Amino acid sequence: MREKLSEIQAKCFDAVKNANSLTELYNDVKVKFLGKNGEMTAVLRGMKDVPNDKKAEIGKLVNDTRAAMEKAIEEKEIYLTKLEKKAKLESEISDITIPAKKADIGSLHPLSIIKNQILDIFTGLGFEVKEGPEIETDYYNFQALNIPKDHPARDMQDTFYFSENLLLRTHTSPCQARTMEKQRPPIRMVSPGKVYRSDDDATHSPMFQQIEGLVVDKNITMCDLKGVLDEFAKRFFNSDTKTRFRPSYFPFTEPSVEVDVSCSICGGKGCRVCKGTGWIEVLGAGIVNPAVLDNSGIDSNVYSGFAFGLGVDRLTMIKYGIPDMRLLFANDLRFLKQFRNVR
Ligand code: FA5
Repeated sequence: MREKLSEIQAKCFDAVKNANSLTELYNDVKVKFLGKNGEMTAVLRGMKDVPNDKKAEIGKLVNDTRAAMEKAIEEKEIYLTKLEKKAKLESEISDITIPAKKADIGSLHPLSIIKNQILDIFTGLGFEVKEGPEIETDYYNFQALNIPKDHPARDMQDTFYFSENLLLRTHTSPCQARTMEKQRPPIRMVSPGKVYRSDDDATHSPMFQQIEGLVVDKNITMCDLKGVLDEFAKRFFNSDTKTRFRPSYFPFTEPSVEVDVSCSICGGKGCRVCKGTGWIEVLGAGIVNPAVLDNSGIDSNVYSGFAFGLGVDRLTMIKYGIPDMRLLFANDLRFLKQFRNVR
């Protein structure tokens, strides 16, 4: 028994020495020598065959051997734990001098930048901001604005219908009628929003944004319209900008005008953007047709007004020299990132 124990102990010490990892130490040493089916358990089972007078001496020897093996395993376990921890730390080392990954910061879309600039100018001139629905009734989109059913002016604004009576609004002008129905003069409002038409080319989009303007009060004349729009153009482009009013036709204004601004790119000399004319058309406007005031319950014998509707997409193209409107909707980051620092 004595030889057997010292042989097991020697084998165990050898195995402890050769164990290179905690897993090896556990599987190849601890389980093999001290486990339930290990070599020391077999020895303990043999104790019953030891003569009674030797039992105390051999029992002590078995316990001492087991304790010596446990100690050796424990010491190696502490050593290997430290070693493995160090190796893990070294493998996970992070280089704090590597430049940090930059978070991509988003920015406002150019159309939002321009819409905000326009609204800032008009609120600065005392206008309130109002909003209306994008799905409109035939009444507000056309009839309230003096465009009865089958009127040829409907062709200029062909759109997308949900039913005979419901459509995607073709302009922000329905907000004129909606506002006048709810509010008594004096009225001074601007109304931004998306509008829809069956258009699609480099300068016409099926969905675009307009900003409507409406002023109703006593003694409103063309001079007021001219003054406000001239001031707007100077604030929006620059103080040298000139405006030009050309006669036009809208069923809801009488007289009606198209307003051009002197080209901010060439200063009026003529360039590619203004097609050599020195002028760029930016909006439609006019004196509110008395029929529209009366339709909305405002006495046209007492009050008069002016209205205008400008295209946000068109103004964005002009201000930033964008050659094709479709760029505004392509969501190409190379294009959009150019507006990162613009306010
Ligand atoms: C109108 O929509 C009138 N409601 C404007 C108005 C309001 C006149 C109040 C009088 C009084 P017009 O169809 O011209 O008018 O459109 C106004 C502006 O919207 C145009 O000058 C142009 O800048 C822009 N626009 C028109 N169609 C498109 C389109 N398909 N894509 C982008 N912009 C457009």
